[in-house]
Amino acid sequence: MLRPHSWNLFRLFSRKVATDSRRLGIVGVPFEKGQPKPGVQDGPDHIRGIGIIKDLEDIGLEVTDYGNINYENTKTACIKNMKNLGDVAACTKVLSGKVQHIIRGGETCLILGGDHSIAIGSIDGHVTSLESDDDIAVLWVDAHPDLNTNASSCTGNIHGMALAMLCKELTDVWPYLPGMDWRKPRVSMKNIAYVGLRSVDSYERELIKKYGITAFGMHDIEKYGIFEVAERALEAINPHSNRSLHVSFDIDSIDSLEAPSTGTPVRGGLTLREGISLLEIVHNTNTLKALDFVEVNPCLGSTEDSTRTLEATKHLIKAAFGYSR
Ligand SMILES: [Mn+2]
Repeated sequence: MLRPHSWNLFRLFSRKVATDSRRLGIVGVPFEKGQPKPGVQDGPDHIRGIGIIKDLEDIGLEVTDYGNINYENTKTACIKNMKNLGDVAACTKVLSGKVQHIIRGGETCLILGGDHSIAIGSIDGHVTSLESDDDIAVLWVDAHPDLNTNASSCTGNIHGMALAMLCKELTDVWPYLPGMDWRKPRVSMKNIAYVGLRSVDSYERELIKKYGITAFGMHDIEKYGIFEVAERALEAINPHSNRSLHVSFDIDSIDSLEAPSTGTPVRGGLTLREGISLLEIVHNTNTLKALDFVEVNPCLGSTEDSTRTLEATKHLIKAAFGYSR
């Protein structure tokens, strides 16, 4: 007899295939201006360089590489405590258009960063390509919630504000943002879940509590295990499996011992095994439409650090698209 828990797992694995998930479009975003450390712009080419395209083809995907995003900085007015807003605005605008093109063409989209500010463009592109704003579910896998605003941020780095710029509920906390008129915040907080949090500012903590955002930190993973956390997170944001899933995966969610080459490493994170399990579960929902893979900075640390981080990246991306161990 199926125990209730097993039954939940059965339901998880029997979700309907929403789209043709075997065609994949890859876009690289060599962008580093959402944070201060040079090198993260080399992420896309280094990730391609470890043979990710061939690996994905080997597991049965039809892959199209759309190359890297190019943009021209529109010299916009400065906004207090938002560094390089003009660059972020211009790059994310181009990226949003590219993601819309890929998703409307029926492909699943893999977005290789770059720093996490690029999610402003990728998630905007994804949600814009859907019929209704409520049709998206966002799983944000990260050590940090990236929910700061220019008023709350200690650094002015936009990669720590990316999700706050996407949330409908926070529309009014932002000043007028020059260069970003092409977009508006479209994602409802009830459609967002976090996994892997362990470096949360007090303002972010308040927002998560106030709006009841689904959030699983390391304590929850320790207590319930990654399997149950993944299931509960996905159930919360996509209870009927009819939403299009966007996973925004920051490599710093993984413990910095296993993925050291990243700009804001935090110890005590997900093991590589937990990260792979999480993405295998994501794959098995058949709802994944877009995956951001961000904050891999091959220039940080030793050659060995960089190789270890890129190998972890490869395992994680393969798991998200159906590689079975
Ligand atoms: Mn992040």
